[in-house]
Amino acid sequence: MASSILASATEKVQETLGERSKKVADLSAATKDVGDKSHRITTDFGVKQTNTDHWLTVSSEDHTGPTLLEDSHGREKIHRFDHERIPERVVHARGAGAFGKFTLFESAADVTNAGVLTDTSRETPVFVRFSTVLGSRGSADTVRDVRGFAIKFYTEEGNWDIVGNNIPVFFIQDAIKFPDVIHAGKPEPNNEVPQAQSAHNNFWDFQYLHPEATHMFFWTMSDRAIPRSYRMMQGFGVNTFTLTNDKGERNFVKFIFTPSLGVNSLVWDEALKLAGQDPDFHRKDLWEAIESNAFPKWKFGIQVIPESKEHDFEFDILDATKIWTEDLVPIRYIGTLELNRNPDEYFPQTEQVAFCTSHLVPGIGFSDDPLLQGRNFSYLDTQLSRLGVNWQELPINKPVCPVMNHNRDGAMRHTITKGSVNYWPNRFEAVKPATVQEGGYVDFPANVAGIKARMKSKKFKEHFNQAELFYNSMSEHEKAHIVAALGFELDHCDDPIVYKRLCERLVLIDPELAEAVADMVGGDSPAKAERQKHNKKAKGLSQEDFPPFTPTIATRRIAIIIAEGYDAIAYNGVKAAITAAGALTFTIAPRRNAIFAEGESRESGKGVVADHHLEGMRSTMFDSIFIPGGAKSIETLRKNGRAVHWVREAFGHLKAIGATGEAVQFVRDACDVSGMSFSTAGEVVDSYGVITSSKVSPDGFKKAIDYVKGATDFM
Ligand code: HDD
Repeated sequence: MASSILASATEKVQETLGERSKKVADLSAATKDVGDKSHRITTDFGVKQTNTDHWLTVSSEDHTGPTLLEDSHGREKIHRFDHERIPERVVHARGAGAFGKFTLFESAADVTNAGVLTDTSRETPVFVRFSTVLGSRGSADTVRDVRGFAIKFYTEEGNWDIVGNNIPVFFIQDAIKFPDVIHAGKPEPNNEVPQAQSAHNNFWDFQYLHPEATHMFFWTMSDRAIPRSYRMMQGFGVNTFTLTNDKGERNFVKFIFTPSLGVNSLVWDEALKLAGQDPDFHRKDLWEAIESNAFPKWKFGIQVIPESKEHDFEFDILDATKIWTEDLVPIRYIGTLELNRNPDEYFPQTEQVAFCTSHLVPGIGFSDDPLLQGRNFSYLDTQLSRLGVNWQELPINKPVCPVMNHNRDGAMRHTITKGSVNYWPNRFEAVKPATVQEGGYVDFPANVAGIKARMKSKKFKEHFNQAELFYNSMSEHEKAHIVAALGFELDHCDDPIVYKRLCERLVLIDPELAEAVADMVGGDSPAKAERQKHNKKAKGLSQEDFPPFTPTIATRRIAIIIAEGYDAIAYNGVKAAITAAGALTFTIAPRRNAIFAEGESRESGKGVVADHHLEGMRSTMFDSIFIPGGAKSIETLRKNGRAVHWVREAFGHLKAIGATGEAVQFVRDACDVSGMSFSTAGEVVDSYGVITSSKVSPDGFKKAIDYVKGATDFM
């Protein structure tokens, strides 16, 4: 409560340190604080109101009479409420955002003269919005979907937007196909089912009919599409952009963000359950990490291809269904993105923020990527219908540098521009174009030739090599997850033509995979592939290629389950050790009330007040669980079906489970692992991630969590 009324903890720390970014300072002019006790309720036209609870009526103590239309305060209140909603985004409707900063540790001056990519002394304020694509605004966070990763850089030269995803490729090559792919993925038009799911006939019908989508659907069937956290996923600009330097040379570029916490996912069963148990799982995770000063960070990298090498590759480098593998084009990490401040209010900031791929600053340009070119039209267009023509005057969208031109009027114009001319040229030479020396944007003088036709270069026609490359590069369990994901999705398609044909497509990528999926979903045993596999792999595709830059359990959520009579030494020891390592611990007990330790009398002791009771939370909301011993406590937990379920479920999700004393046998029995061998020395035993120890071994438990990296990472 305190943090929602007063300035957030982070903001207070920043303000004390004098660290308010230029954008945060800029927003303060438009910010009011409900925590200011001097405020009184007024109408929107500023008149203080004495009563906001009763509509004006003609009544008496004994009789409630007619309600009067005359009550302008009552009418205004209802009228404002009636108009609270604006159209939700046609895609990426559900999202969460945060402020932060972008800094460089290496200048890219050899390839660009963009200030934001060359000046290592700059701190560029940013606002980042993460999102899912298909679901509506109220849908769940953990659905299987692509995640949006959109960044607004408030640079000194104007706003630069990277409107990216957590997957480096896209379903289609040409923007003209976007309405088709989205219509096919969104709920079906007759009954508006299903919500936030690609598991339906239309989506998979589209995938089959568009071979170019094959690479991308392998990514969406992989663990990348069910991230553990927004803080643990990569971000990609996806499209090919260009960079120009002082010498006038042009390079093609891709933008990449890699998280410092590693690239980690949920398992599908967790994702499914969380969608119901905690639909805001990702949104809360981001918010809580920032509030607790565990600021999410990404390294920012560029992949650069000089213009002269544009045609040196087997694929077209302007094709958004292709990646530039790291062996062909290494990633050069040059900067850091950090998120360090939560928004003050969701609607004016996270909902009204509006990104455009066409927003570039000098030194950065477009390429002829046909998907990007269409996007450049679409984003501006959609902001007009969502927010109106003056959307760039909204506080969250306003640049931090001066904005001046002869654009005028339109609904909700805020800026008042003095002077008698609003056109160029004018007799006063008022508001004239900038010179290059003054920082004016220059379009690269590209040579263009060709025939006017609805066509693309022939390299755009190969669709399967990188889909196979991606699948080959997965570890065994990641492959198993893809098989299971396809099995789930196609099971939700009830039209045999859809699931049978899709199995035929899969055989082109990997016959064994196709066989396994067909076996599950009822496809025919696919015929032999006409395509020869290349059997190549590439790095940077499997999530296992991204261990955290610094291994850490910081910000991981760990549940400690206790009941009356728990072992306080084990509880306190483990809790202290894992809290010191930066993890978040939550005490879970049969009731949210004082729980007394072994030997602690109710009269004398204070007990530990549980953070949650066993029915209030589920194991899915935690990365790991620990259960201290204590004969009476374990006796109680054994008899509690939910407690047993907690342990079994965490075990089923291959999470690190710690237990000491009497809890050891409880965990073994609950998991029904009597046949397995265990070390009693606190060492990790095989890949199940289960450690048991009859001694208190906080260190061993921490090691176990490190070992399975929160377990959700790779399983
Ligand atoms: Fe898009 C929103 C990412 C292709 C048209 N897109 C949107 C958002 C992200 C992306 C992250 C949410 C931005 C926010 O948080 O406000 N979109 C992508 C990526 C693509 C892509 C990475 C492929 C490289 N998009 C794409 C195409 C078109 C659009 C080809 C249309 C031709 N996208 C839109 C849109 C949205 C949008 C309709 C809806 C809301 C918005 O723009 O602001 O214009």
